[in-house]
Formats: sequence, C-alpha cells, structure tokens
Amino acid sequence: MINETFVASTPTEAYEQAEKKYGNAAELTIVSAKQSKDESGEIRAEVVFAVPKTLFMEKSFGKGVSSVQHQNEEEMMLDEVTSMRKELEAMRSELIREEAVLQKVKALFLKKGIAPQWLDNVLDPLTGTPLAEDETLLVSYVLEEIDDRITVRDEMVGKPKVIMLVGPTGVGKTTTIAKLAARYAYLLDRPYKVALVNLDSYKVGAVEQLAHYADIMQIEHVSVSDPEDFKTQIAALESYDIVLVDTAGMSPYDTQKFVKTIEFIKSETVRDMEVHLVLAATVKYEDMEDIYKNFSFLNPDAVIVSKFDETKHFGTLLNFMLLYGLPMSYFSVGQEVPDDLLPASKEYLLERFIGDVHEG
Ligand SMILES: Nc1nc2c(ncn2[C@@H]2O[C@H](COP(=O)(O)OP(=O)(O)O)[C@@H](O)[C@H]2O)c(=O)[nH]1
Ligand SMILES: [Mg+2]
Repeated sequence: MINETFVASTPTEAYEQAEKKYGNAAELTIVSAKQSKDESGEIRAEVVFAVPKTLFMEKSFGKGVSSVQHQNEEEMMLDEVTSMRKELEAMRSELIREEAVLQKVKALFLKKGIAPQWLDNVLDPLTGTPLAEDETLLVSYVLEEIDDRITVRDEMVGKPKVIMLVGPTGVGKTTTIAKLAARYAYLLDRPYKVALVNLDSYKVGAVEQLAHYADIMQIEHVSVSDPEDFKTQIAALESYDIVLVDTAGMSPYDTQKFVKTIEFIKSETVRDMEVHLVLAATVKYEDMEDIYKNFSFLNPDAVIVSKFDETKHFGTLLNFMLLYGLPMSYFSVGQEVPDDLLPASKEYLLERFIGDVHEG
C-alpha cells in the first residue's frame, strides 16, 4: 500500500480529487484526515488514502509504468547483447590464437620442404578443434599424417622379375644396380639367378662401369642399344630370377618405342616388370616436378632414394612421395657396393625427418 495525500480547501473536495483519480474512492481506505490553516489564514484539508501499490503506479504513472517495463526490457536486451559480444570477442581471440598456432606449424613444415597445398589440406580442417590450440600436438599430428600417407613397397622375390632403374644422370642408378645384383645373388635367404642388362647407349664409359661390377660378381651381363634389341635380350634371359636393367641418356626420340617395349614386357605373365625411379634425397624442390614429368611416362612402380647419406633434410623428398603417391623400395645410403643399400623403411626416413623438424 502507498499512502497518498490529497490536499484541498475542504475534506469533500479532497475526497472528490481522490475519486477523480481512482474512479471509485470507496475502494480506498482513509488513513487519516485533518484540517488546518496555512500562513495566509486559508483552510486546508489533508486526507490520506491507502492505495494499493499497483493501482497507485498505474494511475499515477500510467504510460510511465509501461515505459519502466520497456526500459527494463531494453536493459535486459542490452545486457544480453553485451554478454554475446563478450562471448564473440573471446571466440575471436581464441580463433586468432589457433590461427597463430596453425600458421606457425605450417611455416615449420613449409620450411622443411612440404608443399603448401598439402599442408592446407591437412591443417585447414583442424580449425576450431582442440588440436589447433597446441603446437606440439599439431606437429605430431602432421608427422602422423605423413607417416600414414607414405608407403613402402615390399621386396617381393618370389616371382621372377625384370627391374628397370630410371632417373636423372648421376643419381646413382648404376651403383644401385650393382648393389641390388649383389643383394639378390648373394645376400638374401637363397642365391637368386641374376642378369644385368645395360640400356646405356649414350653415356660413354657407362657400359664399362656396369660390366666391371658384373665381372667381379660373376654375373651375366648384356648391353643393348635399341628397344627392339632390348625386347630380344629380355626374352633370351627368361631363365633368370632377376633381370636388372640399367638405363641412361634415353633420347625423347626413343621414348615411344621404349614405352611400348616396357608394356610388352609388362604383358608377360611369367615375369613381373617393375620400373623404379631413382631419386636423390638431395633433390631440390624446384626440380622435383620436372623429374616426375620426365619419367612419369614410364609409370614408375616405386622410388629408390639414393644419396641418403648426403643430406639431413628429407622434407622435399617426403613431399615428392606425398604429392605423387609412389611407394619407396630401397634406400641407397652411401657409395659402398654392396653394403650401402637398405630396403626402404618409413621409420628410418621419418626418424631423420622428425629430428630435422625438432631442430626447427
Ligand atoms: N654419397 C653417395 N654417393 C652415391 C650414392 N649412390 C651413388 N653415388 C655416387 O654417385 C655417383 C654417380 O653414380 P652412378 O651410379 O654412376 O649414377 P647414374 O648416372 O645414375 O648411373 C657415383 O660417384 C656414385 O658413387 C649414395 O647413395 N650416396
Ligand atoms: Mg649409370
């Protein structure tokens, strides 16, 4: 209840004022009524009514009350907007922090030689996940992704096969052929019957280099200079378990015939034909694409990584594997024949790469 005082010259007038305001003044309780004279001698009647609070608010402030409600609603909305803004602000700074972590990890792998598109594909979907907040976790995640996506081709010696090595000059094809010859002929569970074919028509001295190894190992060795001759020789070597083919200096003029020859050998059912691209671990990022383009027409089945011992940085090499999805078959880890050859291993490669990444 609110005590409201009505002042008039007579109590009746005061009562009428109350009736005017509240309609039926009978609802109101009179708390007190008194009459007095003011300084000028005028009579003054004061009647105090007890008015229910809601009625008082409504009649006294009418619109005012609803505007108070309005004001309250507005304030509530403002509060809500402010807290939403705060939440958005927090989310935004979180995203900025995540973005900084993502960019840092991306920069690290870019520096190591991994291609930006590949990194974007792996890292972009992580925005907003807990992984994106933690640099160490994120680095491990990328390393695991690399581990998942690179593959190793098992050394399958059960079936007779022709293995051809292709690749840029000086990359280590002939040396690797010699190592492979020794491996198959002497270093596996049983001796395999190995023959060497030299398809090395342009590089002077190359024939001698392979012939020299063949002589030492007492392994059959033939030299051919054109695709037709190559076909004949491969057919003649049918009784061998492993025929290793060294190549060099193929001219673009020969390539079509050459591809046909490979297809012909591949269509044989008695033997498998594998083409291994030899790629130096020291390969430059800029050269990678050219190398792939120059040899992809031969449909390489695997990559032999040579000169593993000549670098500590394997990012570009890994990038090549990630980009072209070729499995790795062997690692050449030095010049020594036959010792410096290992069957490819993801652990061996990744261990070195992780060391490199952690060095920053
Ligand atoms: N450090 C190192 N040198 C190698 C490796 N493989 C080959 N080489 C050397 O690289 C040079 C070229 O090798 P070669 O087999 O003639 O290459 P090709 O032109 O591809 O046949 C030779 O001096 C080899 O001794 C390797 O894994 N590590
Ligand atoms: Mg050679």
